[in-house]
Amino acid sequence: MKLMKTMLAAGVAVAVMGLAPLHAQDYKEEYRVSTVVPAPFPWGIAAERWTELVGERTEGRINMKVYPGVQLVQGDQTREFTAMRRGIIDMAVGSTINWSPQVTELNLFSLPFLMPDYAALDALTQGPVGEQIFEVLRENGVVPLAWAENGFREVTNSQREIRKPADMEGLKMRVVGSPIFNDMFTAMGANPTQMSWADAQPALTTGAVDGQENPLTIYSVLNMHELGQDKVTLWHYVADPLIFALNQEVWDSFTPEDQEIVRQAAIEAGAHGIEVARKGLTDDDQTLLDDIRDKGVTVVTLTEEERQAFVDITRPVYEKWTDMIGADLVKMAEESIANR
Ligand code: X2X
Repeated sequence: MKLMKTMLAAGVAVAVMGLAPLHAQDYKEEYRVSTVVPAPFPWGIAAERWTELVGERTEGRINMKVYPGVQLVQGDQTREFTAMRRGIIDMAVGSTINWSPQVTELNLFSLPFLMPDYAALDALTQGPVGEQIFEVLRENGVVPLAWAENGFREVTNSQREIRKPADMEGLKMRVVGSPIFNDMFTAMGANPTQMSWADAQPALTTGAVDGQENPLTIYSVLNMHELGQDKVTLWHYVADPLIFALNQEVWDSFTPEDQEIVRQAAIEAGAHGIEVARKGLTDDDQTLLDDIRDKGVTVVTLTEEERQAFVDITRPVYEKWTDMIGADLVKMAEESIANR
């Protein structure tokens, strides 16, 4: 009888625990954070900083680990968002480009020549546009927390200096797997081929493609000049911010205190990531550009007139994608930039 009472009491205890809200002891042993590139790319540095800050501040309750190379989705960066929504990935620091096939509004940052400078990019991410984008992400079932930065994407190639659309004629360009990039390079007369980042690197090495577009931090960490990419044109046509986000159920499983730690850590890691992403690429610090020139690379800066020729030739793409993204959101973005 006594034994039975004990067993019953234990059973009740187990049942009560099952109903109780989740506590730290129910946390996973590890939370997997997806990125495309690892440290020392600024993107990887931002993700690492996030995991470190959360680990310290939760005293190890929340143990995050970065999985670069989008290895959790077999290297297919365009599947990262869906995998996070479904919980195959717990968390990610992802590019707006890579999530744009699922979240059309994210193509805003890929509208050609929308953002002329860093202040314009900040006016979007830190203003009402950023708020609205986060709202759209929440509606799509993930929890966005903060922004970081891949950067302004400059065009490089192995064949010739690019100063005008005619110079793009026939160039085989690797572009990311997001349709607006295909549209832009087709409009400019190039021959774009969509490829994941995993496939892009061997394609550049073997010369299967003539050129590519990526932030100069990616270019320099990868030593792309050694892959024949020794002609760079600074055209600032688009920039991709990065977003720190989590799967909704993972977020809901954290206590409010831990949610606050995770959010605050993402904000701080994002600020650090943006600083690293811009280092040597600002008006008062051009050291990264100098390093690139020192390697024998031709760095072309466009005149206002030359830039305008690219703006004009891509204008139909801008208009087509404005309709898809939503004219109101694009208008809000244009106003935020004008008032920056
Ligand atoms: O694939 C690319 O070009 C990269 C690394 O910049 C992105 O993931 C958008």
